[in-house]
Amino acid sequence: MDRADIVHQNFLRRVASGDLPQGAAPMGPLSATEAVSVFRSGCLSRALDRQSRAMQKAGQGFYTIGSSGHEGVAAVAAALRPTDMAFLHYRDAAFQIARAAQVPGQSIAWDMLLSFASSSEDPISGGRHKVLGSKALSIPPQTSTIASHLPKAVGAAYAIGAARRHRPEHQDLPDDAIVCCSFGDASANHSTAQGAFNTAGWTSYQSIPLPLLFVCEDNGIGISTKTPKGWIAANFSTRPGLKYFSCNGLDIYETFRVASEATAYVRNRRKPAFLHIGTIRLYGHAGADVPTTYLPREEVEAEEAMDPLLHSVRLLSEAGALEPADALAIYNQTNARVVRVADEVITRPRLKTAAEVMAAIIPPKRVCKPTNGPSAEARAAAFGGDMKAMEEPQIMSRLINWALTDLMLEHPEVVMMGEDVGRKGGVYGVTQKLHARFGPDRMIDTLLDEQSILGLAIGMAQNGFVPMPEIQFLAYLHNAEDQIRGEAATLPFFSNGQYTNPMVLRIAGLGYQKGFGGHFHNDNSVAVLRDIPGLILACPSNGADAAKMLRECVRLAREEQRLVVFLEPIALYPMRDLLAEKDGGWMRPYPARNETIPLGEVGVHGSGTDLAIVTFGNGYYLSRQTEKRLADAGVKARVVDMRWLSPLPTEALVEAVKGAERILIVDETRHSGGVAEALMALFTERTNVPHARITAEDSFIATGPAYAATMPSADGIFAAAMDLMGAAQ
Ligand SMILES: Cc1ncc(C[n+]2csc(CCOP(=O)(O)OP(=O)(O)O)c2C)c(N)n1
Ligand SMILES: [Mg+2]
Repeated sequence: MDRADIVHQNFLRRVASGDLPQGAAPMGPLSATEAVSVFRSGCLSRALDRQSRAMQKAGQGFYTIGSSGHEGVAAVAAALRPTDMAFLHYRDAAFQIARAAQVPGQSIAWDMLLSFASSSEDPISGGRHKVLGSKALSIPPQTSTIASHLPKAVGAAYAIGAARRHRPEHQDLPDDAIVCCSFGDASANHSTAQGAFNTAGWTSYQSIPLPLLFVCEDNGIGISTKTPKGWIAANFSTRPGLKYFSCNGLDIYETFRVASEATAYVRNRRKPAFLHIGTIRLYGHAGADVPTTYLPREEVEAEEAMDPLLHSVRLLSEAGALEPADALAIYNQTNARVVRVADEVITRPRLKTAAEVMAAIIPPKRVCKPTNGPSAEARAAAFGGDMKAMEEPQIMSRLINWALTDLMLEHPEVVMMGEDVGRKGGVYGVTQKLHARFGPDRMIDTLLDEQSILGLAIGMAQNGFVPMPEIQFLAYLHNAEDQIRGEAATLPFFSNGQYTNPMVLRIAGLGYQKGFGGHFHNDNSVAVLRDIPGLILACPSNGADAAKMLRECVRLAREEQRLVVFLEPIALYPMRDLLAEKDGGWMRPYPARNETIPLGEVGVHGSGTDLAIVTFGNGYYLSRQTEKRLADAGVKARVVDMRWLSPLPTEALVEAVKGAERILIVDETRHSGGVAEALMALFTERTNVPHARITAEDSFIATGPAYAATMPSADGIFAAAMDLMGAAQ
């Protein structure tokens, strides 16, 4: 027999015969009404688990990871407020159900079954995933990536305090809210989780408010691998900045009592706490997992004998809150109701087409207060001596700095976070003076952990800020990229656009720093960003474009809730000259504040019809150097700056090469997985114009004299262009 059936039969038999597991007497402030409500939540959670298996067998349900054994978390929900944002472990159906009981107008069984059935009417994901989550209950949906929700829970908790100091227009969390995030005992070991605990401790150690309740549901195992006995307590009971609470999750009275203490600590002290709940896991990890294949049968049966619902029946009876016969009736009625609702739910529509699935990749626009921009006085005060310098052409890093200043003046909800962005003003000085201009609340010097930086940004965005996190170098995105790829980018998708985390992530990157730094400071691969659905990847080639594009990026984040990555070519930050020393050919005046470059608009320099060079970033700079040489050689060229690497501005590019006899793609990213692959495909599919490409090698970048050896050069571009033109004659 299926172990879910065994557990079910055990429950019926043991309650009927009064054979209930022993344990401590009910103690603490849980009232009779609340206790029965918590029990009801557990019964519904259990019934849903059984139903999900039945639906899967019938081909009507598609995912069966369950919550059985973890029903005690309903008592944690009861200790919290429904406005306390909760990032939940996948075993927390009972939490969500208990929370629904705190909010009027909820139809939680119906809603959750819609999710099991992948119905397009599922109120959280619109049928995209069987996932816990609810906008009305302040439960953002989670991906199934272990621990990846912890960094943003830290960010959201930080954002509660931050919003008290600077009110964001789209604030979501009440000032006295706390954040809760739960996870399993095995997940607690994940480096992402460890980073979040450390960041929470690091923050509270400095007395910075961080009202966050970590809830570790310790069932002693992760799929088939046991957690060493005592490991969670040993690991977490003495962490600096993190107060430890523990309780027996099989006892709803104890769980409610300790969870209430922990919650009060977090809410009143605005400090993080770690609540360690002992639970059990009934019927294996998920549907197809049979625990008796890796655990002794006696051990599995011993756990089953500790069924928390059986414990609750005993506790409720001892507390005089509910007779066992009534508990049994609730259990049976709940099962019957779930079967009835499920019969109805499977008739509801499901997603069918690609368009339906993809409808939530791009988040909805939101209404923002109009702004006229900062006053002349505010600008004069902020810019000070820089005002005078604005009359002269400047290098890119300076123009980015000014654009950031104007954006922060105009939008008080813009905040920046990163390693060394504040006091130092960034490794390359791009954020210099912003700390003095806007203070440490808006220029956050973070600890050294990219996952925490991005988690902070995601969490702050969920409370209405427009974060502009910085990753110091492109190569250091990779140890944290799941925060963008798995978390930020998927949130609108899995929440049907109800939760978003708009941001403009600035990353300094690409190659060509003269002899400095080698690969890690000159990473020239953007493949990992280009294939993320919905993500906008921008890359300016000069300071004026950078300023105008940044304004558009902030607008896209603020008004359209988009996830934007702004890739800044480090080698072009200080670039002054184009063709000859001191020609100042790469400096630009600061564009007037209302000038922007809209998403998808490419730059076209020249109007030559012999050759269109299509490129971006450093490639654009190098191509502009070859333009004159090509003209001298009789080739009339135009140079197209893509500016927007993803999504590919296809129509604008096709338009920009119109009338050219040849197209040369110059791509400083790698041959494999580089931008040129997409451009080759585009021009093959959409034009009849012969085209060729010059790209970087499939190599890492060396330091020293060979720093540029693996990437396109001005000479190389010239030679490739002449080759291509030769083929024309
Ligand atoms: C990053 C990542 N690695 C691996 C997995 C696969 N996986 C899913 S659940 C799980 C075990 C989690 O155990 P625990 O945290 O104790 O939670 P429990 O299932 O016991 O409640 C694993 C390895 C995953 N989802 N994410
Ligand atoms: Mg576990």
